[in-house]
Amino acid sequence: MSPSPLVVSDAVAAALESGRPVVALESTIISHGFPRPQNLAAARRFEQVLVDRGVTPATIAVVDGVPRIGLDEDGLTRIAEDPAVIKVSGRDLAVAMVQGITGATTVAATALLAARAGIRVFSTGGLGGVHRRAAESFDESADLTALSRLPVTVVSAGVKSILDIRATLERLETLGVPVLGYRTSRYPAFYVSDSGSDIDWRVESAEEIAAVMAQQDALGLQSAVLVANPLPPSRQLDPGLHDRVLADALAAAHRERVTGKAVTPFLLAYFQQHTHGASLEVNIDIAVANITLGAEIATAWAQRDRP
Ligand code: PSU
Ligand code: MN
Repeated sequence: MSPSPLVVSDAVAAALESGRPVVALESTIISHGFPRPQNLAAARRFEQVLVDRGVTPATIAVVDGVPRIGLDEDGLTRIAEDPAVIKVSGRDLAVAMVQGITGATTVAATALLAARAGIRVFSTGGLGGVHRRAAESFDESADLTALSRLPVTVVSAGVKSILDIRATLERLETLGVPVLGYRTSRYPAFYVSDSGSDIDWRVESAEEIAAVMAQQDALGLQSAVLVANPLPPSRQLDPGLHDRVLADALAAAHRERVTGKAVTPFLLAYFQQHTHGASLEVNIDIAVANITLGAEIATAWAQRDRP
C-alpha cells in the first residue's frame, strides 16, 4: 500500500493522537451553500463554535490537489473567496488530486476523507438526497450511497424540501443507514422543523448517540449514523414564504434545464436570493446548532475511551 495522500493538520493530528474530540466540517457549504462575502465569516464562526467547546475543528477540502483535513487560514479563505473552486464529490477526489484542483468537498467526499483520517463525527447543514422527479432524472445524491459505507456520525437538519424527502428516507432504509431523531420523532426539513415524515428512532442525549456508535462498531457495521437535529419551530423559516419560493425554485431549475451536480447549488442559490437574506440567517443558525451537537457527541465519544 502506498502512504496516505491525506494531509492532516498538526492540530487535528495531535487531537486524534491523544484521543481528544474532533469534528469534521464540510466545505461545499462554504463555497456553494452560502453567498460571498458572508461565507468566510460563517466558516470561521463554525470553527470557533468547536474551539469554544474544547473540540478541534477539521474543515475538509482539496487545496491544489491535496486533500486536507483541517484547513489553515489561507485554505479557508481560498475555499470561501475563489469563484473557481469546484464542488468535489467522492468520485471526483482522485482526478482532482491528479490535476491539482482546488475543490470544496460535499458530504460524500467529506465523510470519506474524515473516515480515512479516523474522525468519527461530522456536522453539516443539510444532506443531499433523492431529487423530485428522480424517477425520470435518476438524480439521487451520492451522499446517500457514500453514507451507507462510511463509519461516521453525521449531524444535519435533515434534507431540504427541494428534495423528495419521503424517497430519501426510503433510500436510507434500503441502504441500511440508521436515522436518529435528536429529541424528535419527526424528520426535519432543514428550513422547516418538521417534514411531516416520521422516523423510527428518537434519542435524548449525546451519550446515547455515542453508545449507538459503539454498538455499530461492535456489530462490525460500516455505515454512517445520521442524527437529525431540527431547529425549534420558533426559529424556522416562515412556512408560507418557504412554500412559495420552493415552487418557484423547482420551476426555474426545470425551465433552465439544470442537470448533474449543478442542480443542488442552483436550488440553494435561488432560495437564498428569493428569501432576501431570511434563509441565510436560518441557514447559519442551523449549522451552528448542528456543530454544537456534533461537539457534544464527539466529546461523549472521546470520553467512552477514558473512564
Ligand atoms: N444541501 C443543503 N446544503 C448544501 C448541500 C446540500 O441544504 O450545502 C451540499 C452538500 O455539500 C451536499 C451536496 O453534500 O450539496 C449535495 O450535492 P448533490 O445533490 O449534487 O449530491
Ligand atoms: Mn445530483
